[in-house]
Amino acid sequence: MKKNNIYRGAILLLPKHLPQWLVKEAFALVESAQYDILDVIRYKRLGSKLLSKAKLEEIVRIANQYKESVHELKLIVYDEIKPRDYATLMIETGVEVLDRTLLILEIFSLHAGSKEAKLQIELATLKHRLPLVREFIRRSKLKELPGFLGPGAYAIDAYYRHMKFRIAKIKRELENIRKHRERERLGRQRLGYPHTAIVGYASAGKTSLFNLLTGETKPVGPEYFTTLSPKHKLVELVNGFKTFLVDTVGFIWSVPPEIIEAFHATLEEVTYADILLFVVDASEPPHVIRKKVEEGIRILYRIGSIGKPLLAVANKVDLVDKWELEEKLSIIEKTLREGYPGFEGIIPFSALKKYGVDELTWKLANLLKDMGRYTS
Ligand SMILES: Nc1nc2c(ncn2[C@@H]2O[C@H](COP(=O)(O)OP(=O)(O)OP(=O)(O)O)[C@@H](O)[C@H]2O)c(=O)[nH]1
Ligand SMILES: [Mg+2]
Repeated sequence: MKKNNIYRGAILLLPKHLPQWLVKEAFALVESAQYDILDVIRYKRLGSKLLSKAKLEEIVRIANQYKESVHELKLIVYDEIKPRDYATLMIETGVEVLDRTLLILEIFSLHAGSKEAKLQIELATLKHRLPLVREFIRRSKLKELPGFLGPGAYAIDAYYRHMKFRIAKIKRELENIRKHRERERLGRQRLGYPHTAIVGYASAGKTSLFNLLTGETKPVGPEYFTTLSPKHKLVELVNGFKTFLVDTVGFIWSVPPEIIEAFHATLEEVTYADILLFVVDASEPPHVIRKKVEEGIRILYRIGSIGKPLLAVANKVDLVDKWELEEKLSIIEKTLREGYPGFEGIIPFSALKKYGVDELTWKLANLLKDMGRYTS
Protein backbone atom coordinates (compact mmCIF):
# COMPACT_ATOMS: atom_id res chain seq x y z
CA MET A 1 0.00 0.00 0.00
CA LYS A 2 1.47 3.34 -1.01
CA LYS A 3 0.63 6.57 0.78
CA ASN A 4 1.40 10.02 -0.50
CA ASN A 5 2.72 13.11 1.23
CA ILE A 6 3.64 11.50 4.52
CA TYR A 7 6.12 13.56 6.48
CA ARG A 8 7.34 11.06 9.07
CA GLY A 9 6.67 7.46 8.12
CA ALA A 10 7.91 4.16 9.46
CA ILE A 11 8.10 0.60 8.30
CA LEU A 12 7.80 -1.43 11.46
CA LEU A 13 9.62 -4.74 11.86
CA LEU A 14 8.16 -6.86 14.64
CA PRO A 15 9.52 -10.16 15.99
CA LYS A 16 7.04 -12.94 15.23
CA HIS A 17 6.83 -14.20 18.81
CA LEU A 18 5.66 -10.85 20.25
CA PRO A 19 2.35 -11.30 22.14
CA GLN A 20 -0.61 -9.10 21.19
CA TRP A 21 -0.35 -6.71 24.14
CA LEU A 22 3.27 -5.96 23.26
CA VAL A 23 2.34 -5.48 19.60
CA LYS A 24 -0.10 -2.86 20.87
CA GLU A 25 2.67 -1.30 22.95
CA ALA A 26 4.99 -1.23 19.90
CA PHE A 27 2.29 0.63 17.91
CA ALA A 28 1.74 3.07 20.78
CA LEU A 29 5.48 3.78 20.99
CA VAL A 30 5.87 4.33 17.23
CA GLU A 31 2.87 6.65 17.24
CA SER A 32 4.22 8.46 20.32
CA ALA A 33 7.36 9.11 18.25
CA GLN A 34 5.01 10.74 15.73
CA TYR A 35 5.52 8.34 12.84
CA ASP A 36 2.75 7.13 10.57
CA ILE A 37 3.01 3.36 10.36
CA LEU A 38 3.21 2.55 6.64
CA ASP A 39 3.74 -1.18 6.79
CA VAL A 40 4.29 -3.90 9.37
CA ILE A 41 6.62 -6.79 8.66
CA ARG A 42 6.89 -9.75 11.05
CA TYR A 43 10.17 -11.65 11.14
CA LYS A 44 11.72 -14.61 12.88
CA ARG A 45 15.36 -14.58 13.95
CA LEU A 46 17.54 -17.21 12.31
CA GLY A 47 19.98 -18.36 14.97
CA SER A 48 22.39 -15.47 15.45
CA LYS A 49 21.14 -13.71 12.31
CA LEU A 50 18.37 -11.15 12.55
CA LEU A 51 16.86 -11.72 9.11
CA SER A 52 16.84 -14.34 6.39
CA LYS A 53 17.99 -13.35 2.90
CA ALA A 54 14.42 -13.55 1.62
CA LYS A 55 13.14 -11.35 4.46
CA LEU A 56 15.84 -8.79 3.78
CA GLU A 57 14.84 -8.70 0.11
CA GLU A 58 11.20 -8.20 1.08
CA ILE A 59 12.18 -5.26 3.30
CA VAL A 60 14.29 -3.68 0.54
CA ARG A 61 11.35 -3.99 -1.87
CA ILE A 62 8.92 -2.39 0.57
CA ALA A 63 11.35 0.38 1.49
CA ASN A 64 11.78 1.22 -2.20
CA GLN A 65 8.01 1.68 -2.52
CA TYR A 66 8.02 4.46 0.05
CA LYS A 67 11.31 6.24 -0.49
CA GLU A 68 9.98 8.77 -2.96
CA SER A 69 6.77 9.73 -1.21
CA VAL A 70 7.86 9.91 2.41
CA HIS A 71 9.94 12.83 3.58
CA GLU A 72 11.47 11.18 6.62
CA LEU A 73 11.38 7.42 6.26
CA LYS A 74 12.64 5.10 9.01
CA LEU A 75 12.91 1.38 9.45
CA ILE A 76 11.99 0.60 13.03
CA VAL A 77 13.15 -2.79 14.29
CA TYR A 78 11.28 -3.44 17.53
CA ASP A 79 14.13 -5.44 18.99
CA GLU A 80 17.70 -5.16 20.18
CA ILE A 81 19.95 -5.53 17.17
CA LYS A 82 23.65 -6.15 16.71
CA PRO A 83 25.77 -3.46 15.00
CA ARG A 84 26.42 -5.92 12.16
CA ASP A 85 22.68 -6.38 11.44
CA TYR A 86 22.04 -2.69 11.87
CA ALA A 87 24.69 -1.80 9.28
CA THR A 88 23.54 -4.45 6.82
CA LEU A 89 19.94 -3.32 7.03
CA MET A 90 20.89 0.31 6.53
CA ILE A 91 23.26 -0.37 3.63
CA GLU A 92 20.86 -2.71 1.81
CA THR A 93 17.81 -0.45 2.13
CA GLY A 94 19.44 2.99 2.18
CA VAL A 95 16.98 3.90 4.93
CA GLU A 96 17.83 5.00 8.48
CA VAL A 97 17.28 2.26 11.04
CA LEU A 98 16.07 2.63 14.60
CA ASP A 99 16.07 -0.19 17.10
CA ARG A 100 13.77 -0.22 20.12
CA THR A 101 16.18 1.78 22.30
CA LEU A 102 16.66 4.53 19.70
CA LEU A 103 12.89 4.67 19.18
CA ILE A 104 12.32 5.23 22.90
CA LEU A 105 15.06 7.86 22.96
CA GLU A 106 13.35 9.69 20.07
CA ILE A 107 10.11 9.87 22.07
CA PHE A 108 12.06 11.08 25.07
CA SER A 109 13.64 13.85 23.03
CA LEU A 110 10.21 15.03 21.86
CA HIS A 111 9.18 15.53 25.49
CA ALA A 112 12.42 16.61 27.12
CA GLY A 113 11.83 19.99 28.69
CA SER A 114 14.73 20.42 31.08
CA LYS A 115 18.37 20.82 30.17
CA GLU A 116 19.17 17.74 32.24
CA ALA A 117 16.69 15.56 30.35
CA LYS A 118 18.05 16.78 27.01
CA LEU A 119 21.62 15.99 28.03
CA GLN A 120 20.67 12.59 29.41
CA ILE A 121 18.98 11.69 26.14
CA GLU A 122 21.88 12.92 24.03
CA LEU A 123 24.30 10.92 26.18
CA ALA A 124 22.26 7.72 25.96
CA THR A 125 21.87 8.14 22.18
CA LEU A 126 25.60 8.73 21.66
CA LYS A 127 26.51 5.73 23.79
CA HIS A 128 24.03 3.56 21.95
CA ARG A 129 25.29 4.69 18.54
CA LEU A 130 28.99 4.31 19.35
CA PRO A 131 29.23 0.57 18.51
CA LEU A 132 27.22 1.19 15.34
CA VAL A 133 29.65 3.85 14.16
CA ARG A 134 32.52 1.52 15.05
CA GLU A 135 30.94 -1.07 12.74
CA PHE A 136 30.76 1.51 9.95
CA ILE A 137 34.43 2.33 10.46
CA ARG A 138 35.28 -1.35 10.23
CA ARG A 139 33.32 -1.69 7.00
CA SER A 140 34.67 1.47 5.46
CA LYS A 141 38.21 0.18 6.06
CA LEU A 142 37.16 -3.02 4.31
CA LYS A 143 35.79 -0.79 1.51
CA GLU A 144 32.35 -2.29 1.96
CA LEU A 145 30.61 1.05 2.25
CA PRO A 146 28.94 2.39 -0.84
CA GLY A 147 29.09 6.15 -1.39
CA PHE A 148 25.58 7.10 -0.31
CA LEU A 149 26.29 6.44 3.32
CA GLY A 150 28.96 9.00 3.77
CA PRO A 151 32.21 10.50 2.73
CA GLY A 152 34.45 7.61 3.72
CA ALA A 153 36.71 6.38 6.45
CA TYR A 154 38.37 9.64 7.40
CA ALA A 155 35.10 11.50 8.07
CA ILE A 156 33.63 8.61 10.03
CA ASP A 157 36.77 8.43 12.15
CA ALA A 158 36.50 12.15 12.88
CA TYR A 159 32.83 11.73 13.76
CA TYR A 160 33.68 8.90 16.13
CA ARG A 161 36.26 11.07 17.91
CA HIS A 162 33.73 13.90 18.13
CA MET A 163 31.20 11.54 19.73
CA LYS A 164 33.66 10.45 22.40
CA PHE A 165 34.59 14.04 23.16
CA ARG A 166 30.92 15.02 23.44
CA ILE A 167 30.18 12.07 25.75
CA ALA A 168 32.91 13.17 28.16
CA LYS A 169 31.63 16.77 28.11
CA ILE A 170 28.00 15.81 28.76
CA LYS A 171 29.04 13.56 31.65
CA ARG A 172 30.75 16.50 33.33
CA GLU A 173 27.75 18.78 32.81
CA LEU A 174 25.37 16.16 34.16
CA GLU A 175 27.51 15.69 37.23
CA ASN A 176 27.10 19.40 38.03
CA ILE A 177 23.34 19.27 37.50
CA ARG A 178 23.12 16.23 39.77
CA LYS A 179 24.95 18.01 42.54
CA HIS A 180 22.48 20.87 42.24
CA ARG A 181 19.55 18.44 42.36
CA GLU A 182 21.04 16.76 45.40
CA ARG A 183 21.22 20.13 47.19
CA GLU A 184 17.58 20.79 46.25
CA ARG A 185 16.51 17.43 47.61
CA LEU A 186 18.40 17.95 50.86
CA GLY A 187 16.68 21.31 51.12
CA ARG A 188 13.29 19.65 50.77
CA GLN A 189 14.23 16.95 53.27
CA ARG A 190 15.25 19.57 55.82
CA LEU A 191 11.69 20.86 55.73
CA GLY A 192 10.79 17.55 57.33
CA TYR A 193 7.90 16.54 55.10
CA PRO A 194 7.74 12.98 53.81
CA HIS A 195 8.08 12.25 50.08
CA THR A 196 5.45 10.29 48.18
CA ALA A 197 6.47 9.12 44.68
CA ILE A 198 3.84 8.34 42.06
CA VAL A 199 5.10 5.43 39.96
CA GLY A 200 3.60 3.07 37.40
CA TYR A 201 3.35 2.00 33.81
CA ALA A 202 3.38 4.59 31.02
CA SER A 203 -0.01 6.25 30.49
CA ALA A 204 -1.55 4.76 33.64
CA GLY A 205 -2.61 8.23 34.76
CA LYS A 206 0.21 9.27 37.12
CA THR A 207 0.23 12.92 36.09
CA SER A 208 -3.58 13.06 36.11
CA LEU A 209 -3.43 11.90 39.74
CA PHE A 210 -0.61 14.37 40.51
CA ASN A 211 -2.61 17.25 38.97
CA LEU A 212 -5.75 16.26 40.85
CA LEU A 213 -4.03 16.20 44.24
CA THR A 214 -1.86 19.28 43.68
CA GLY A 215 -4.14 21.50 41.59
CA GLU A 216 -1.38 21.68 38.95
CA THR A 217 -1.93 21.48 35.19
CA LYS A 218 1.08 19.45 34.07
CA PRO A 219 0.69 17.92 30.59
CA VAL A 220 -1.18 14.60 30.35
CA GLY A 221 -1.92 12.57 27.23
CA PRO A 222 -2.51 9.15 25.73
CA GLU A 223 0.98 8.95 24.20
CA TYR A 224 3.85 7.33 26.09
CA PHE A 225 6.40 9.30 28.13
CA THR A 226 4.45 12.52 28.45
CA THR A 227 6.33 13.04 31.70
CA LEU A 228 10.12 12.80 31.69
CA SER A 229 11.48 14.92 34.51
CA PRO A 230 10.26 14.47 38.06
CA LYS A 231 7.87 17.12 39.35
CA HIS A 232 7.51 17.97 43.03
CA LYS A 233 4.82 19.74 44.92
CA LEU A 234 3.99 20.02 48.58
CA VAL A 235 0.33 19.07 49.18
CA GLU A 236 -1.89 18.97 52.20
CA LEU A 237 -3.49 15.56 52.57
CA VAL A 238 -5.74 15.91 55.64
CA ASN A 239 -5.90 18.33 58.58
CA GLY A 240 -2.68 20.12 57.82
CA PHE A 241 -0.72 16.92 57.14
CA LYS A 242 1.54 17.53 54.19
CA THR A 243 3.69 15.48 51.85
CA PHE A 244 5.90 16.25 48.84
CA LEU A 245 4.25 14.53 45.92
CA VAL A 246 6.64 13.47 43.12
CA ASP A 247 5.50 12.60 39.59
CA THR A 248 7.88 10.32 37.63
CA VAL A 249 8.62 8.83 34.21
CA GLY A 250 6.42 5.84 33.23
CA PHE A 251 7.54 2.22 33.04
CA ILE A 252 7.45 0.12 29.89
CA TRP A 253 8.10 -3.52 29.21
CA SER A 254 11.77 -4.53 29.31
CA VAL A 255 13.33 -1.08 29.64
CA PRO A 256 16.72 -1.07 27.89
CA PRO A 257 19.63 -0.57 30.34
CA GLU A 258 20.68 2.68 28.62
CA ILE A 259 17.30 4.16 29.40
CA ILE A 260 17.44 3.17 33.05
CA GLU A 261 20.88 4.74 33.18
CA ALA A 262 19.73 7.88 31.38
CA PHE A 263 16.87 8.31 33.78
CA HIS A 264 18.76 7.41 36.87
CA ALA A 265 18.19 10.92 38.26
CA THR A 266 14.44 10.66 37.77
CA LEU A 267 14.29 7.21 39.22
CA GLU A 268 16.52 8.31 42.06
CA GLU A 269 13.54 10.32 43.29
CA VAL A 270 11.76 7.01 43.72
CA THR A 271 14.57 5.52 45.78
CA TYR A 272 14.49 8.52 48.14
CA ALA A 273 10.71 8.48 48.58
CA ASP A 274 9.16 7.37 51.87
CA ILE A 275 6.17 5.76 50.22
CA LEU A 276 5.06 4.81 46.71
CA LEU A 277 1.71 5.31 45.00
CA PHE A 278 1.67 2.64 42.31
CA VAL A 279 -0.81 3.67 39.61
CA VAL A 280 -2.37 0.91 37.50
CA ASP A 281 -4.62 1.40 34.47
CA ALA A 282 -7.59 -0.75 35.48
CA SER A 283 -9.35 -0.26 32.14
CA GLU A 284 -7.05 -2.77 30.44
CA PRO A 285 -7.77 -6.50 30.05
CA PRO A 286 -6.92 -8.60 33.16
CA HIS A 287 -3.91 -10.40 31.64
CA VAL A 288 -2.40 -7.06 30.53
CA ILE A 289 -2.93 -5.61 34.00
CA ARG A 290 -1.07 -8.56 35.53
CA LYS A 291 1.85 -8.29 33.07
CA LYS A 292 2.20 -4.55 33.63
CA VAL A 293 2.10 -4.86 37.42
CA GLU A 294 4.72 -7.63 37.24
CA GLU A 295 6.94 -5.48 35.03
CA GLY A 296 6.50 -2.55 37.43
CA ILE A 297 7.67 -4.72 40.32
CA ARG A 298 10.68 -5.87 38.27
CA ILE A 299 11.68 -2.27 37.61
CA LEU A 300 11.31 -1.34 41.28
CA TYR A 301 13.68 -4.22 42.04
CA ARG A 302 16.15 -3.01 39.43
CA ILE A 303 16.29 0.50 40.83
CA GLY A 304 16.55 -0.80 44.39
CA SER A 305 13.20 0.53 45.60
CA ILE A 306 11.69 -2.65 46.83
CA GLY A 307 10.28 -2.89 50.35
CA LYS A 308 9.04 0.68 50.71
CA PRO A 309 5.38 0.89 51.71
CA LEU A 310 3.33 0.84 48.51
CA LEU A 311 -0.28 1.80 47.98
CA ALA A 312 -1.83 0.66 44.69
CA VAL A 313 -4.16 3.05 42.88
CA ALA A 314 -6.46 1.22 40.43
CA ASN A 315 -7.09 4.18 38.13
CA LYS A 316 -9.63 4.69 35.31
CA VAL A 317 -12.36 2.71 37.08
CA ASP A 318 -14.85 4.98 35.26
CA LEU A 319 -14.11 2.76 32.23
CA VAL A 320 -14.55 -0.54 34.09
CA ASP A 321 -17.86 -2.44 34.30
CA LYS A 322 -18.98 -3.23 37.84
CA TRP A 323 -18.90 -6.98 37.27
CA GLU A 324 -15.23 -7.00 36.25
CA LEU A 325 -13.91 -4.53 38.81
CA GLU A 326 -13.62 -7.09 41.63
CA GLU A 327 -11.67 -9.47 39.41
CA LYS A 328 -9.27 -6.73 38.32
CA LEU A 329 -8.73 -5.43 41.84
CA SER A 330 -7.95 -8.91 43.06
CA ILE A 331 -5.45 -9.50 40.24
CA ILE A 332 -3.59 -6.31 41.14
CA GLU A 333 -3.73 -7.16 44.83
CA LYS A 334 -2.58 -10.75 44.38
CA THR A 335 0.28 -9.83 42.02
CA LEU A 336 1.58 -7.18 44.42
CA ARG A 337 1.07 -9.27 47.56
CA GLU A 338 3.08 -12.13 46.03
CA GLY A 339 5.75 -10.04 44.29
CA TYR A 340 6.29 -6.95 46.41
CA PRO A 341 7.22 -6.83 50.11
CA GLY A 342 5.61 -3.67 51.46
CA PHE A 343 2.20 -3.78 49.77
CA GLU A 344 -0.27 -1.79 51.84
CA GLY A 345 -3.57 -2.04 49.98
CA ILE A 346 -5.43 -0.94 46.91
CA ILE A 347 -7.81 1.92 46.17
CA PRO A 348 -10.26 2.02 43.25
CA PHE A 349 -9.80 5.43 41.68
CA SER A 350 -10.67 7.68 38.77
CA ALA A 351 -8.56 10.77 38.22
CA LEU A 352 -11.04 11.79 35.51
CA LYS A 353 -14.18 11.53 37.65
CA LYS A 354 -12.38 12.47 40.89
CA TYR A 355 -13.47 9.20 42.42
CA GLY A 356 -11.57 7.76 45.41
CA VAL A 357 -9.71 10.96 46.33
CA ASP A 358 -10.79 11.06 49.99
CA GLU A 359 -10.03 7.40 50.54
CA LEU A 360 -6.61 7.82 48.96
CA THR A 361 -5.54 10.92 50.89
CA TRP A 362 -6.85 9.48 54.16
CA LYS A 363 -5.08 6.16 53.69
CA LEU A 364 -1.85 7.83 52.59
CA ALA A 365 -1.87 10.19 55.57
CA ASN A 366 -2.43 7.26 57.94
CA LEU A 367 0.39 5.21 56.47
CA LEU A 368 2.77 8.14 56.77
CA LYS A 369 1.62 8.72 60.33
CA ASP A 370 2.21 5.05 61.20
CA MET A 371 5.71 5.34 59.79
CA GLY A 372 6.38 8.25 62.05
CA ARG A 373 7.06 10.34 58.95
CA TYR A 374 4.76 13.16 59.86
CA THR A 375 5.29 16.75 60.60
CA SER A 376 2.20 18.87 60.55
N1 LIG B 1 -11.06 7.51 31.46
C1 LIG B 1 -10.05 7.92 32.19
N2 LIG B 1 -8.93 8.39 31.59
C2 LIG B 1 -7.90 8.77 32.37
C3 LIG B 1 -7.96 8.73 33.79
N3 LIG B 1 -6.77 9.17 34.28
C4 LIG B 1 -6.01 9.48 33.20
N4 LIG B 1 -6.67 9.25 32.04
C5 LIG B 1 -6.16 9.45 30.68
O1 LIG B 1 -5.08 8.56 30.47
C6 LIG B 1 -4.09 9.17 29.63
C7 LIG B 1 -2.73 9.13 30.34
O2 LIG B 1 -2.77 10.00 31.46
P1 LIG B 1 -1.47 10.65 32.10
O3 LIG B 1 -1.89 11.28 33.39
O4 LIG B 1 -0.74 11.48 31.11
O5 LIG B 1 -0.66 9.32 32.38
P2 LIG B 1 0.85 9.16 32.90
O6 LIG B 1 0.88 7.90 33.69
O7 LIG B 1 1.30 10.41 33.58
O8 LIG B 1 1.61 8.98 31.51
P3 LIG B 1 3.19 9.14 31.17
O9 LIG B 1 3.67 10.41 31.81
O10 LIG B 1 3.20 9.19 29.67
O11 LIG B 1 3.84 7.90 31.71
C8 LIG B 1 -4.58 10.59 29.35
O12 LIG B 1 -5.18 10.59 28.08
C9 LIG B 1 -5.58 10.85 30.46
O13 LIG B 1 -6.58 11.77 30.08
C10 LIG B 1 -9.18 8.25 34.40
O14 LIG B 1 -9.35 8.16 35.62
N5 LIG B 1 -10.16 7.85 33.54
MG1 LIG C 1 2.86 11.62 33.15
